[in-house]
Amino acid sequence: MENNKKTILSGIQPSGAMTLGTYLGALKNWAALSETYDCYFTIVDMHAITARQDPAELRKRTLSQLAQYIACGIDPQNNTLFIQSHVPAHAQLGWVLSCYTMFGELSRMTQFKDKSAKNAENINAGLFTYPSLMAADILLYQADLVPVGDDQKQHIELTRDVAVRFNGVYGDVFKLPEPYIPKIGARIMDLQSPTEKMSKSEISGGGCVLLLDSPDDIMRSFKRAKTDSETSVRHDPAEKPGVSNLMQIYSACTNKSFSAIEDEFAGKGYGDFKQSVGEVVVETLRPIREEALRLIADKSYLETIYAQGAQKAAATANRTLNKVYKKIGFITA
Ligand code: ATP
Ligand code: LTN
Repeated sequence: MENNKKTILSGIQPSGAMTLGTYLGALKNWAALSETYDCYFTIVDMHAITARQDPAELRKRTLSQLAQYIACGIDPQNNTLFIQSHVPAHAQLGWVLSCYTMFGELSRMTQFKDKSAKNAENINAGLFTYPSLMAADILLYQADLVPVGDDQKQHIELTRDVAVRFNGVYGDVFKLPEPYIPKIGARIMDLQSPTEKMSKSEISGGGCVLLLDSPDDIMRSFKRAKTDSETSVRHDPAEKPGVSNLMQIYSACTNKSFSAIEDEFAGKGYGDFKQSVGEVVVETLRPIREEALRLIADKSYLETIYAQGAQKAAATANRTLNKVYKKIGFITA
Protein backbone atom coordinates (compact mmCIF):
# COMPACT_ATOMS: atom_id res chain seq x y z
CA MET A 1 0.00 0.00 0.00
CA GLU A 2 1.36 3.43 -0.90
CA ASN A 3 1.57 5.98 1.89
CA ASN A 4 2.72 9.57 2.28
CA LYS A 5 5.28 8.93 4.94
CA LYS A 6 8.77 10.20 4.30
CA THR A 7 11.49 7.61 3.89
CA ILE A 8 14.51 6.94 6.06
CA LEU A 9 17.46 4.72 5.34
CA SER A 10 20.48 4.07 7.50
CA GLY A 11 23.05 1.36 8.04
CA ILE A 12 25.79 0.19 10.36
CA GLN A 13 28.72 -2.02 9.46
CA PRO A 14 29.04 -5.39 11.21
CA SER A 15 32.75 -4.60 11.55
CA GLY A 16 32.76 -5.01 15.32
CA ALA A 17 30.43 -5.05 18.29
CA MET A 18 28.16 -2.01 18.41
CA THR A 19 29.27 0.72 20.79
CA LEU A 20 27.67 3.38 22.93
CA GLY A 21 28.79 5.78 20.15
CA THR A 22 26.83 3.87 17.51
CA TYR A 23 23.82 3.91 19.82
CA LEU A 24 23.84 7.58 20.78
CA GLY A 25 24.95 8.80 17.35
CA ALA A 26 22.60 6.70 15.23
CA LEU A 27 20.51 3.87 16.65
CA LYS A 28 18.74 5.92 19.29
CA ASN A 29 17.45 8.24 16.59
CA TRP A 30 16.44 5.36 14.39
CA ALA A 31 14.17 4.07 17.12
CA ALA A 32 12.71 7.55 17.71
CA LEU A 33 12.03 8.11 14.01
CA SER A 34 10.82 4.64 13.22
CA GLU A 35 7.24 5.35 14.27
CA THR A 36 6.70 8.29 11.93
CA TYR A 37 8.77 7.42 8.85
CA ASP A 38 8.90 4.60 6.40
CA CYS A 39 12.22 3.14 7.53
CA TYR A 40 14.81 0.89 6.00
CA PHE A 41 17.58 -0.13 8.37
CA THR A 42 20.34 -2.26 6.97
CA ILE A 43 23.39 -4.14 8.17
CA VAL A 44 26.04 -3.16 5.65
CA ASP A 45 28.11 -6.33 5.44
CA MET A 46 29.40 -5.36 1.97
CA HIS A 47 30.91 -2.22 3.46
CA ALA A 48 32.41 -4.23 6.32
CA ILE A 49 34.60 -6.30 3.98
CA THR A 50 36.58 -3.20 3.02
CA ALA A 51 38.56 -4.32 6.08
CA ARG A 52 39.52 -7.97 6.43
CA GLN A 53 36.88 -9.93 8.41
CA ASP A 54 36.91 -13.39 9.91
CA PRO A 55 34.00 -15.19 8.11
CA ALA A 56 32.57 -16.95 11.17
CA GLU A 57 32.81 -13.78 13.24
CA LEU A 58 31.19 -11.71 10.49
CA ARG A 59 28.21 -14.09 10.36
CA LYS A 60 27.85 -14.03 14.12
CA ARG A 61 28.10 -10.25 14.37
CA THR A 62 25.62 -9.72 11.55
CA LEU A 63 22.95 -11.71 13.39
CA SER A 64 23.83 -10.15 16.71
CA GLN A 65 23.55 -6.71 15.15
CA LEU A 66 20.08 -7.52 13.82
CA ALA A 67 19.04 -8.61 17.31
CA GLN A 68 20.41 -5.35 18.71
CA TYR A 69 18.52 -3.24 16.17
CA ILE A 70 15.29 -4.84 17.35
CA ALA A 71 16.31 -4.59 21.02
CA CYS A 72 16.87 -0.85 20.56
CA GLY A 73 13.18 -0.50 19.82
CA ILE A 74 12.97 -0.89 16.07
CA ASP A 75 9.89 -2.95 15.43
CA PRO A 76 10.58 -5.35 12.54
CA GLN A 77 6.91 -5.43 11.58
CA ASN A 78 6.71 -1.67 10.94
CA ASN A 79 10.24 -1.20 9.58
CA THR A 80 12.28 -2.98 6.97
CA LEU A 81 15.35 -4.59 8.56
CA PHE A 82 17.67 -6.28 6.12
CA ILE A 83 21.19 -7.40 5.33
CA GLN A 84 22.79 -5.40 2.51
CA SER A 85 24.27 -8.40 0.64
CA HIS A 86 20.78 -9.98 0.44
CA VAL A 87 19.64 -7.24 -1.93
CA PRO A 88 21.80 -7.42 -5.08
CA ALA A 89 20.56 -4.01 -6.26
CA HIS A 90 23.05 -2.41 -3.83
CA ALA A 91 26.03 -3.91 -5.65
CA GLN A 92 24.41 -3.19 -9.01
CA LEU A 93 23.63 0.47 -8.39
CA GLY A 94 26.92 0.83 -6.49
CA TRP A 95 28.77 -0.01 -9.68
CA VAL A 96 26.73 2.40 -11.78
CA LEU A 97 27.26 5.21 -9.28
CA SER A 98 31.00 4.56 -9.11
CA CYS A 99 30.97 5.70 -12.74
CA TYR A 100 29.37 8.99 -11.65
CA THR A 101 31.65 9.59 -8.65
CA MET A 102 34.90 11.41 -9.30
CA PHE A 103 38.35 10.23 -8.24
CA GLY A 104 39.01 13.66 -6.73
CA GLU A 105 35.81 13.50 -4.67
CA LEU A 106 36.67 10.09 -3.26
CA SER A 107 40.22 11.24 -2.50
CA ARG A 108 38.86 13.97 -0.25
CA MET A 109 36.84 11.65 2.01
CA THR A 110 38.10 11.91 5.58
CA GLN A 111 37.04 8.37 6.44
CA PHE A 112 39.12 7.03 3.54
CA LYS A 113 42.12 9.10 4.60
CA ASP A 114 41.81 8.00 8.25
CA LYS A 115 41.25 4.35 7.48
CA SER A 116 44.01 4.13 4.90
CA ALA A 117 46.45 5.84 7.28
CA LYS A 118 45.56 3.34 10.02
CA ASN A 119 45.65 0.32 7.72
CA ALA A 120 48.47 0.95 5.26
CA GLU A 121 48.79 -2.72 4.26
CA ASN A 122 45.21 -3.01 2.97
CA ILE A 123 44.22 0.13 1.08
CA ASN A 124 41.93 -1.70 -1.31
CA ALA A 125 39.76 -0.31 -4.12
CA GLY A 126 36.60 -1.06 -2.11
CA LEU A 127 37.76 1.19 0.71
CA PHE A 128 38.22 3.95 -1.84
CA THR A 129 34.89 3.51 -3.66
CA TYR A 130 32.99 2.82 -0.42
CA PRO A 131 31.02 6.12 -0.69
CA SER A 132 29.58 5.14 -4.11
CA LEU A 133 28.14 2.00 -2.54
CA MET A 134 26.81 4.05 0.37
CA ALA A 135 25.21 6.45 -2.12
CA ALA A 136 23.52 3.43 -3.73
CA ASP A 137 22.24 2.26 -0.32
CA ILE A 138 20.55 5.60 0.19
CA LEU A 139 19.39 6.48 -3.31
CA LEU A 140 17.84 3.07 -4.05
CA TYR A 141 15.16 3.81 -1.43
CA GLN A 142 14.67 7.46 -2.43
CA ALA A 143 15.41 8.31 1.20
CA ASP A 144 14.50 11.77 2.50
CA LEU A 145 16.53 11.47 5.68
CA VAL A 146 19.61 9.55 6.74
CA PRO A 147 20.08 9.42 10.54
CA VAL A 148 23.81 9.10 11.24
CA GLY A 149 26.59 10.38 13.49
CA ASP A 150 28.60 13.44 12.59
CA ASP A 151 31.39 11.48 10.85
CA GLN A 152 29.04 10.44 8.02
CA LYS A 153 27.97 13.94 7.00
CA GLN A 154 30.63 14.15 4.31
CA HIS A 155 29.46 10.86 2.74
CA ILE A 156 25.88 12.12 2.59
CA GLU A 157 27.00 15.35 0.97
CA LEU A 158 28.82 13.26 -1.64
CA THR A 159 25.68 11.16 -2.12
CA ARG A 160 23.77 14.36 -2.88
CA ASP A 161 26.46 15.55 -5.31
CA VAL A 162 26.35 12.23 -7.17
CA ALA A 163 22.53 12.32 -7.26
CA VAL A 164 22.54 15.89 -8.58
CA ARG A 165 25.09 14.92 -11.24
CA PHE A 166 23.04 11.90 -12.32
CA ASN A 167 19.73 13.80 -12.28
CA GLY A 168 21.38 16.57 -14.30
CA VAL A 169 22.03 14.12 -17.13
CA TYR A 170 18.93 11.90 -16.96
CA GLY A 171 16.16 13.92 -15.29
CA ASP A 172 14.75 13.49 -11.80
CA VAL A 173 15.70 9.92 -10.97
CA PHE A 174 16.92 10.28 -7.39
CA LYS A 175 15.52 12.14 -4.41
CA LEU A 176 18.16 14.24 -2.63
CA PRO A 177 18.65 12.97 0.94
CA GLU A 178 19.40 15.07 4.03
CA PRO A 179 21.56 13.94 6.94
CA TYR A 180 19.82 13.77 10.32
CA ILE A 181 22.43 14.25 13.01
CA PRO A 182 21.62 14.44 16.73
CA LYS A 183 22.49 17.67 18.56
CA ILE A 184 23.85 15.71 21.48
CA GLY A 185 25.72 12.45 20.92
CA ALA A 186 26.78 13.02 17.31
CA ARG A 187 30.39 12.18 18.12
CA ILE A 188 31.08 10.15 21.23
CA MET A 189 34.77 9.91 22.00
CA ASP A 190 36.82 7.01 23.30
CA LEU A 191 36.88 7.06 27.12
CA GLN A 192 40.63 6.46 27.23
CA SER A 193 41.60 8.62 24.23
CA PRO A 194 38.93 11.34 24.31
CA THR A 195 40.28 13.06 21.21
CA GLU A 196 39.50 9.93 19.12
CA LYS A 197 36.04 8.78 18.04
CA MET A 198 34.75 5.73 19.92
CA SER A 199 34.95 3.17 17.14
CA LYS A 200 33.85 -0.42 17.02
CA SER A 201 36.67 -1.66 14.83
CA GLU A 202 39.35 -0.01 16.94
CA ILE A 203 38.62 -1.30 20.39
CA SER A 204 41.34 0.14 22.57
CA GLY A 205 42.17 -0.62 26.17
CA GLY A 206 38.90 -0.05 27.97
CA GLY A 207 37.93 3.14 26.15
CA CYS A 208 35.01 1.64 24.30
CA VAL A 209 31.61 0.81 25.82
CA LEU A 210 29.71 -1.91 23.99
CA LEU A 211 25.95 -2.25 23.87
CA LEU A 212 26.26 -5.80 25.18
CA ASP A 213 28.74 -5.00 27.96
CA SER A 214 27.67 -6.14 31.43
CA PRO A 215 26.80 -3.47 34.02
CA ASP A 216 30.07 -4.25 35.85
CA ASP A 217 32.11 -3.76 32.71
CA ILE A 218 30.34 -0.48 31.99
CA MET A 219 30.94 0.85 35.49
CA ARG A 220 34.60 -0.18 35.25
CA SER A 221 35.01 1.64 31.91
CA PHE A 222 33.54 4.84 33.33
CA LYS A 223 35.50 4.70 36.59
CA ARG A 224 38.70 4.46 34.54
CA ALA A 225 37.68 7.14 32.03
CA LYS A 226 40.35 9.71 31.35
CA THR A 227 39.64 13.19 32.70
CA ASP A 228 42.14 15.98 33.48
CA SER A 229 44.04 17.51 36.36
CA GLU A 230 41.32 20.00 37.34
CA THR A 231 38.34 18.98 39.44
CA SER A 232 35.46 20.94 37.94
CA VAL A 233 32.79 19.43 35.72
CA ARG A 234 32.69 21.94 32.90
CA HIS A 235 31.97 21.66 29.17
CA ASP A 236 35.07 22.66 27.22
CA PRO A 237 35.91 20.14 24.47
CA ALA A 238 39.26 21.78 23.55
CA GLU A 239 40.65 22.02 27.09
CA LYS A 240 38.74 19.22 28.78
CA PRO A 241 37.95 16.57 26.14
CA GLY A 242 37.48 13.71 28.62
CA VAL A 243 35.08 15.52 30.94
CA SER A 244 33.22 17.12 28.01
CA ASN A 245 32.72 13.70 26.43
CA LEU A 246 31.34 12.32 29.70
CA MET A 247 28.99 15.31 29.89
CA GLN A 248 27.86 14.62 26.36
CA ILE A 249 27.10 11.00 27.25
CA TYR A 250 25.29 12.01 30.44
CA SER A 251 23.29 14.63 28.56
CA ALA A 252 22.35 12.21 25.76
CA CYS A 253 21.11 9.66 28.30
CA THR A 254 19.23 12.04 30.61
CA ASN A 255 18.25 14.96 28.32
CA LYS A 256 19.84 17.34 30.86
CA SER A 257 21.56 20.45 29.48
CA PHE A 258 25.28 21.04 30.00
CA SER A 259 24.59 23.88 32.41
CA ALA A 260 22.22 21.71 34.46
CA ILE A 261 24.95 19.06 34.62
CA GLU A 262 27.55 21.63 35.69
CA ASP A 263 25.21 22.73 38.50
CA GLU A 264 24.45 19.17 39.55
CA PHE A 265 28.13 18.33 40.00
CA ALA A 266 29.39 21.69 41.27
CA GLY A 267 31.70 21.09 44.23
CA LYS A 268 31.72 17.33 43.69
CA GLY A 269 34.79 15.48 42.46
CA TYR A 270 35.24 13.54 39.23
CA GLY A 271 34.73 10.27 41.14
CA ASP A 272 31.06 11.06 41.84
CA PHE A 273 30.55 12.36 38.34
CA LYS A 274 31.99 9.26 36.66
CA GLN A 275 29.91 7.03 38.93
CA SER A 276 26.73 8.89 37.90
CA VAL A 277 27.55 8.76 34.19
CA GLY A 278 28.25 5.02 34.49
CA GLU A 279 24.93 4.47 36.27
CA VAL A 280 22.81 6.27 33.67
CA VAL A 281 24.54 4.37 30.89
CA VAL A 282 23.95 1.05 32.69
CA GLU A 283 20.25 1.88 33.02
CA THR A 284 19.99 3.07 29.41
CA LEU A 285 21.59 -0.08 28.06
CA ARG A 286 20.14 -2.63 30.50
CA PRO A 287 16.83 -3.29 28.68
CA ILE A 288 18.60 -3.29 25.30
CA ARG A 289 21.15 -5.83 26.45
CA GLU A 290 18.57 -8.10 28.03
CA GLU A 291 16.33 -8.10 24.98
CA ALA A 292 19.25 -8.50 22.56
CA LEU A 293 20.59 -11.53 24.44
CA ARG A 294 17.14 -13.10 24.34
CA LEU A 295 16.84 -12.50 20.58
CA ILE A 296 20.37 -13.67 19.77
CA ALA A 297 19.37 -17.05 21.22
CA ASP A 298 16.38 -17.20 18.83
CA LYS A 299 18.12 -17.73 15.52
CA SER A 300 15.06 -18.90 13.61
CA TYR A 301 13.19 -15.71 14.53
CA LEU A 302 16.09 -13.60 13.26
CA GLU A 303 16.17 -15.63 10.04
CA THR A 304 12.49 -14.93 9.47
CA ILE A 305 13.03 -11.21 10.03
CA TYR A 306 15.94 -10.83 7.63
CA ALA A 307 14.29 -12.98 4.94
CA GLN A 308 11.15 -10.87 5.13
CA GLY A 309 13.23 -7.67 5.22
CA ALA A 310 15.23 -8.63 2.12
CA GLN A 311 12.06 -9.21 0.18
CA LYS A 312 10.53 -5.89 1.13
CA ALA A 313 13.78 -4.01 0.53
CA ALA A 314 14.38 -5.65 -2.85
CA ALA A 315 10.91 -4.65 -4.08
CA THR A 316 11.66 -0.97 -3.48
CA ALA A 317 15.31 -1.12 -4.54
CA ASN A 318 14.58 -2.88 -7.83
CA ARG A 319 12.10 -0.20 -8.85
CA THR A 320 14.85 2.42 -8.65
CA LEU A 321 17.46 0.16 -10.22
CA ASN A 322 15.22 -0.60 -13.23
CA LYS A 323 14.60 3.06 -13.75
CA VAL A 324 18.34 3.77 -13.64
CA TYR A 325 19.16 0.93 -16.06
CA LYS A 326 16.59 2.25 -18.53
CA LYS A 327 17.84 5.82 -18.26
CA ILE A 328 21.46 4.91 -18.89
CA GLY A 329 20.62 2.78 -21.91
CA PHE A 330 20.87 -0.81 -20.67
CA ILE A 331 18.54 -3.19 -22.53
CA THR A 332 15.95 -4.59 -20.13
CA ALA A 333 16.64 -8.29 -19.54
P1 ATP B 1 34.21 1.35 12.14
O1 ATP B 1 35.09 1.52 13.32
O2 ATP B 1 34.25 -0.05 11.58
O3 ATP B 1 34.38 2.40 11.11
P2 ATP B 1 32.12 2.68 13.51
O4 ATP B 1 32.23 2.34 14.96
O5 ATP B 1 32.60 4.01 13.10
O6 ATP B 1 32.75 1.51 12.66
P3 ATP B 1 29.96 2.61 11.74
O7 ATP B 1 29.35 1.36 11.29
O8 ATP B 1 30.96 3.22 10.81
O9 ATP B 1 30.63 2.48 13.15
O10 ATP B 1 28.85 3.70 12.10
C1 ATP B 1 27.52 3.39 12.34
C2 ATP B 1 26.76 4.64 12.69
O11 ATP B 1 27.09 5.06 14.00
C3 ATP B 1 27.08 5.84 11.80
O12 ATP B 1 25.90 6.57 11.62
C4 ATP B 1 28.08 6.62 12.59
O13 ATP B 1 28.05 7.99 12.29
C5 ATP B 1 27.59 6.37 14.00
N1 ATP B 1 28.71 6.39 14.95
C6 ATP B 1 29.73 5.51 15.00
N2 ATP B 1 30.58 5.83 15.99
C7 ATP B 1 30.06 6.93 16.59
C8 ATP B 1 30.49 7.76 17.68
N3 ATP B 1 31.60 7.50 18.35
N4 ATP B 1 29.71 8.80 18.03
C9 ATP B 1 28.56 9.07 17.38
N5 ATP B 1 28.12 8.34 16.32
C10 ATP B 1 28.85 7.29 15.93
N1 LTN C 1 29.35 4.56 5.93
C1 LTN C 1 28.62 4.32 7.13
C2 LTN C 1 27.81 3.08 7.09
C3 LTN C 1 26.83 3.11 5.98
C4 LTN C 1 25.65 3.91 5.92
C5 LTN C 1 25.04 3.59 4.69
C6 LTN C 1 25.09 4.84 6.78
C7 LTN C 1 26.88 2.40 4.82
N2 LTN C 1 25.80 2.66 4.06
C8 LTN C 1 23.86 4.23 4.29
C9 LTN C 1 23.90 5.47 6.38
C10 LTN C 1 23.31 5.16 5.15
C11 LTN C 1 29.65 4.27 8.24
O1 LTN C 1 30.79 4.00 8.01
N3 LTN C 1 29.22 4.52 9.40
